[in-house]
Amino acid sequence: MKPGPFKIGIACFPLIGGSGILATALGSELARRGHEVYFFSYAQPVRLDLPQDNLHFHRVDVAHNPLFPSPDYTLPLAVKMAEVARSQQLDLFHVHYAVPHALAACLASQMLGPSAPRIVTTLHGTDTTLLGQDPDYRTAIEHALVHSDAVTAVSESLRNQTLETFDLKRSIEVIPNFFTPDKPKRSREEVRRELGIADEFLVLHMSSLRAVKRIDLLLRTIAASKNRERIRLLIMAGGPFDSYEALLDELRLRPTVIVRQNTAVVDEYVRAADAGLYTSEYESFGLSILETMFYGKPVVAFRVGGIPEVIGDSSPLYPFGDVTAAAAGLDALVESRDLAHKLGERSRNRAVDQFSADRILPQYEALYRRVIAGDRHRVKERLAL
Ligand code: GMT
Repeated sequence: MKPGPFKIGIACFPLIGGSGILATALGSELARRGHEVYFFSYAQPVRLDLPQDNLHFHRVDVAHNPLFPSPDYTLPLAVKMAEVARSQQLDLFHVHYAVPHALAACLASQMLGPSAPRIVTTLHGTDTTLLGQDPDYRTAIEHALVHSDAVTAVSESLRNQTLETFDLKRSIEVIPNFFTPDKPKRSREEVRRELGIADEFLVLHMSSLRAVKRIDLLLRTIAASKNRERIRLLIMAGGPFDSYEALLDELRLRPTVIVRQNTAVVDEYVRAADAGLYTSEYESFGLSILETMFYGKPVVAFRVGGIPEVIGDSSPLYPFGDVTAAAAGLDALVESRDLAHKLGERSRNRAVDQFSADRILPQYEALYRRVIAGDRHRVKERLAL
């Protein structure tokens, strides 16, 4: 049995978004632990610092062939993965999302034949919650999951939902996300000065602003707060804010809200904040929530998806959509800095204890060892198709 270190190909999305951030952090930690890691994506992942020992990045060109009705990424990705796997003798593909990454890995594996790397697929949410409900995608996702050598989900909640959604007849292992705080370059005071904050209570929200994040409820929670005059809301936006401008005016929140677009390094802003506010209608995990907790900040959020598994009992959670209850929870923090501090410390302790790299990385390494040592039954099945 090969004991490691291993040669691992990681396929992920490169943009600001939890799955790409997690995959990048995972690859960097694996490289630090002596594994050789090869990233595949259509752009360099935003948090991937290169050059780094044992880390390689392979850019995949999206094909804009006039023969096709739309650009194609999956086939060029599969070809690049197969080429690199062959030339570098990769042991394993670890792909983040079934569509398109696990499907490209399956195809690469068929191109390579018996020497193909094993496939580990990590589910982050939309394969199950969105695409899994779409008849145009469902069978392809099921195929990729059945033909992976291992499938992981980032929370129990996502695992259960996936098993209910697809006919898999296979196990899914839960390996939660992790986070490693950076050393912020600027002090908390410098960042607050930049934001024009004196002693106001700074509430932080970080997300892609996709519809599932329910930015309407985010703004309504702030508007419902008894302390709205003492609060500033900082939105670290990974997507356009334009569609919420009208609501900002309707709720008269323009002086309260600061929007920062596409900032890759968020650590110093998290440290400058006093609490996090997350109003998603669903999160498979909530990596931004975990980042907020790592910096010792209390979190106000709704009890949905995998969020309770992340927050545990470190901060109270509220029924989805209950803006009045969430605003009251926020008010309690604004009115008692002691309470905010106590819940913040509890959040940090839980984050460090449950979701540090030292706790999660060995779980991935153990899975890789098991999958690489296992029989090639699934590879044979893939080849037989
Ligand atoms: O939710 C997003 O906008 C981004 C998305 C992604 O693909 O990066 O996040 C998903 O994966 C993260 C990493 O595992 C999870 O922390 C997020 O909860 C999950 N988003 C949803 O489930 C809505």
